[in-house]
Amino acid sequence: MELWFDEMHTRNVRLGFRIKRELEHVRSEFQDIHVFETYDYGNLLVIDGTVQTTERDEFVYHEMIVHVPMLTHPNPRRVLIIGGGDGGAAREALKHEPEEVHVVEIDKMVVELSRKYLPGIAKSYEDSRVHLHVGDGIKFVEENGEFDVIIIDSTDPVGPAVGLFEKKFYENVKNALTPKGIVAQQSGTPYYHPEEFCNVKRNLSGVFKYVRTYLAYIPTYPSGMWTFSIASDEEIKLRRNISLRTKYFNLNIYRSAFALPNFVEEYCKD
Ligand code: AG3
Repeated sequence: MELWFDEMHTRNVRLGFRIKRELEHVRSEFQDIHVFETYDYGNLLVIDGTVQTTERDEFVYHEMIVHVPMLTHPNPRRVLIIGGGDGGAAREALKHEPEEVHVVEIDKMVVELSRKYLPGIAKSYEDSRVHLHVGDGIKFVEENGEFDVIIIDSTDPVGPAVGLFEKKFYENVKNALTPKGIVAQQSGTPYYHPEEFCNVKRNLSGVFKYVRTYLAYIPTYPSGMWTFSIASDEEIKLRRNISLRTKYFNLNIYRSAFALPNFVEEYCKD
């Protein structure tokens, strides 16, 4: 018998992975987590029925959520990652030789399962500059500060992540940043959920002077077309050029990722 895991992208559209086996299924304090061994995408982490990351295409998401804000900042020394318990964003942040990378993950099971089943992603935890805090990112930004770059690597805006898309949270993010600080956040697919990135854009615009949306192509996420939002009180532009070992990101991608198709541009026009 064939085994499949499907994520419902809409009520009528789904993406299926043929799987070799279910490696783990746990109900944590916060969410329902599966790890599957797939045929074509390596190990797959699923939270509340939604694909979070696969060994085969995780590089796109992690490189794009990190290198765009990190190269927009002139000298990122202290980095905060909210969510990102798999360690992938931290792994990419380390390529910039920062002093400290703090990961604030609400669900310790995400960290444990990633260490066990996604070692190539979670290896960042072995680096002494990476500090893991198991706790609520919303509270963390109220109590900590002086970060150069804050990366919000969350699940979709349902369940424990809802508060990470609200204006009040962005105000605290701003307070937790240095004056030239930069925030970047995953903001969903414009194809099925335009309201999501528009909402992020609107809320960030209420707090930061400059807000931009950029895109990446992620095969295993709904529609494959994914948005990230970046905001700062300084203009969003490339400020550094370092040589990075990457599989997706390069300087042409930095420039082209901000080019939006008309239907995306038009969604959020007020
Ligand atoms: N976090 C963003 C996942 C969003 C995917 N949504 C979905 N499949 N419906 C990814 C975590 C990787 N560090």
